[in-house]
Amino acid sequence: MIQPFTAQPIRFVAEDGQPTQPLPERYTPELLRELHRQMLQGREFDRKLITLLRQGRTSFYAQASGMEATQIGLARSIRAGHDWVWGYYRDQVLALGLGVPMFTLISQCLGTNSDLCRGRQMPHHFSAREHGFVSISSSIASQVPPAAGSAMAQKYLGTDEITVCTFGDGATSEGDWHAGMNMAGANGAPCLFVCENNQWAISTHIRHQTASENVHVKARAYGMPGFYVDGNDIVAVMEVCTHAAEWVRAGNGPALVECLTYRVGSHSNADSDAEKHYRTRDEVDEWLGRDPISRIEKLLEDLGHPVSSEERADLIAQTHRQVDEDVRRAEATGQPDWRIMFEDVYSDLPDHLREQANFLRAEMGPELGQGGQG
Ligand SMILES: Cc1ncc(C[n+]2csc(CCOP(=O)(O)OP(=O)(O)O)c2C)c(N)n1
Ligand SMILES: [Mg+2]
Repeated sequence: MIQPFTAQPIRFVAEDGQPTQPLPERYTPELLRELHRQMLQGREFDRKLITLLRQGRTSFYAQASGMEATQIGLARSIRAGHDWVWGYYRDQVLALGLGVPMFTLISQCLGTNSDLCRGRQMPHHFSAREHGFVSISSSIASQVPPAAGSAMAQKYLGTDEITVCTFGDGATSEGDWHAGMNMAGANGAPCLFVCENNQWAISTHIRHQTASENVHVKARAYGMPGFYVDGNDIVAVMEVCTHAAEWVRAGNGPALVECLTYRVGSHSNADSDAEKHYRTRDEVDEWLGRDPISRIEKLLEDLGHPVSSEERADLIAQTHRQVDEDVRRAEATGQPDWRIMFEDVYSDLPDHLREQANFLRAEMGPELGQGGQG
């Protein structure tokens, strides 16, 4: 039985791959291999996108490396395309886990015509309507109050959908976070809050973010259960998130899950040399030793269903091929025309925008400035 407010993170598989308690029946070798495949795919997606960044084909990216068990575990615990997800910028592996095509994410990063926002969002701030994945906002914790609101709407409409709202440890000291948590608690809104506690908010360690012992204890103040889970143990994440999501879905109100994990890479491309400036190499090495993908590989080996090195290499090559193909397809759709900045908001362009469009057209010169409304 999964309990809230445990002193230690809930765990099913230790760092050496040994189960710490019997695994529930659903964790067949087939399922564990599928989870391994999804996590490895997420990691390799990150690696390829960092290459695109270095090639100057996109300008912003934030890796989720090391956090794959948290994000895939959560994706597997909710109803993809049915529940609403208000995520944050580091949630690309969660999005992939929910079935968002790589092509959608890549198009957004490249800002091509195949991007749903056609380059009008900061790179790596995607959305996927048919997967219930709401557009990401850069402002930390700004997704929390509207997530509480969407959960309230679900409650009043009497649907069996729930809202899932993810955020980092850094978000928990923002006013928006407290306002959203309070509103969800006070209204019994069906919202599953998931803190992806990777222990750092750029260069600020969680110890400087809060005087609380950890994040999940804060749930008490808002009248909801707070679960604490080893975020690098995918079985534990799935067990806790499934339990919490179903509890929320049953009409009990919101819940908070804190997944204790670590980002092994830099915060984003705006943060290089993290180990030089604010954390030690030893700390990173210690967490590399708790890698979620190695952990499931050790478990599968012990269960007698190892992932062979050929299978692993194949999975990696397959992901790389898929990214290359999607980049080629996205780039083939071309860059959006300048006129799109005046489109998609008003059916009739107001005078002041018409004036600006005309001004820009004149600035662009005869060749680039033809056509368009205005
Ligand atoms: C309101 C606000 N303040 C500051 C920033 C700058 N900023 C961008 S990411 C970040 C750290 C967030 O850390 P956390 O919530 O732990 O998520 P993580 O990046 O670790 O996944 C900060 C401070 C911002 N985007 N929005
Ligand atoms: Mg963080």
